[in-house]
Amino acid sequence: MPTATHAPWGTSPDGPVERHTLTNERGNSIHVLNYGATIQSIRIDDQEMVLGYTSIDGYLSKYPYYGALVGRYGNRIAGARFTLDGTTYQLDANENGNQLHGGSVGFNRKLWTVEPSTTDDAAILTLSYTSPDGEMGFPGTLAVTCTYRWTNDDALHIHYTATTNRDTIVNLTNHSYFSLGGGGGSVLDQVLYLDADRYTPVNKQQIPTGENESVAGTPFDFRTPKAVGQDIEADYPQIQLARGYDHNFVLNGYDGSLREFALLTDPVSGRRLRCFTTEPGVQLFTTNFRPGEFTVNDGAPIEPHTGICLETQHFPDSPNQPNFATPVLKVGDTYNTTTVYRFE
Ligand code: G6D
Repeated sequence: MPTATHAPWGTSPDGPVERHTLTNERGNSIHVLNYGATIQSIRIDDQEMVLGYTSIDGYLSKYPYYGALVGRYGNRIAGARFTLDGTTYQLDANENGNQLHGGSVGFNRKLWTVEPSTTDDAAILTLSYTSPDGEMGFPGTLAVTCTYRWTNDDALHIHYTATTNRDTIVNLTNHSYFSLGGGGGSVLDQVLYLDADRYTPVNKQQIPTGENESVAGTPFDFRTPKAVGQDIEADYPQIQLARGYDHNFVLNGYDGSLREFALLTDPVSGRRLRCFTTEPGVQLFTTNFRPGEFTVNDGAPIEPHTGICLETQHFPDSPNQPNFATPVLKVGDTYNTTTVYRFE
């Protein structure tokens, strides 16, 4: 029978932090913090599958969203502003005058209410947070729930819902850095398949230009599985400006249903991560930090390319891009998206 337990894990400015542990019948577990609805650890066969910190201090510092629930709007909004129903909203700008990942105090810095439960085939956490009208500049009081369902077959089902009392925009994602080899070594030899014929190129500030460019003949072609490191230093402007992959891929066949979009394989252990989503895009981010930019684990410097993020999403800057699927949530509607990461 799967189990759900929890224990104190320090304090945040808003109150006590708790760490919840969901363990399935195979004895594999995920650890989730009420702080930021953060997936702090995923343990498979006693190996660590994601990057994170060993204590709350790291999560309270300036850190790159390890395992966090990112919102109200994951990824970038140009000029930290958008117009909806004739009103222009100025948002909190936290990167080059743009907004990244919901602003300086995003959902990753909030304390979430957590309800644990179990069924025969899964251990479950239901997390909730209500974002006040105007928080980080966004209109509408937004009531958000996130469910993490950790099943006996080592699948993490993430399900988000949100409702609002004023028309607004929403784009929720999880920012886990997968490290299938365990131990947080280089991911450059890991092999990735992505079901995407196109990606959205960006300008120097990593705002999409608005085009959907074909991946054919470029470093962005993962339709035939290839090592993540194969073209990561290619003499190709889009790769050079991000020092690797930090781009949104346009997933093939988007229709809002749950579809398989990626397969990541560690050739050494043979471990695989199979990914499914209802979303139209995924940000492939290969941990392209400059030396000394961020820390990991107990505060040690993080080495480049030690994690792979597959952040499912509506496209970056879609509030300002008429050709991208709209992230608008209207009063009376329910935002409802699912992403599944299955370890094999
Ligand atoms: C996201 O796309 C962004 C990166 O540019 C950023 O550095 C990271 O989050 C922290 O993946």
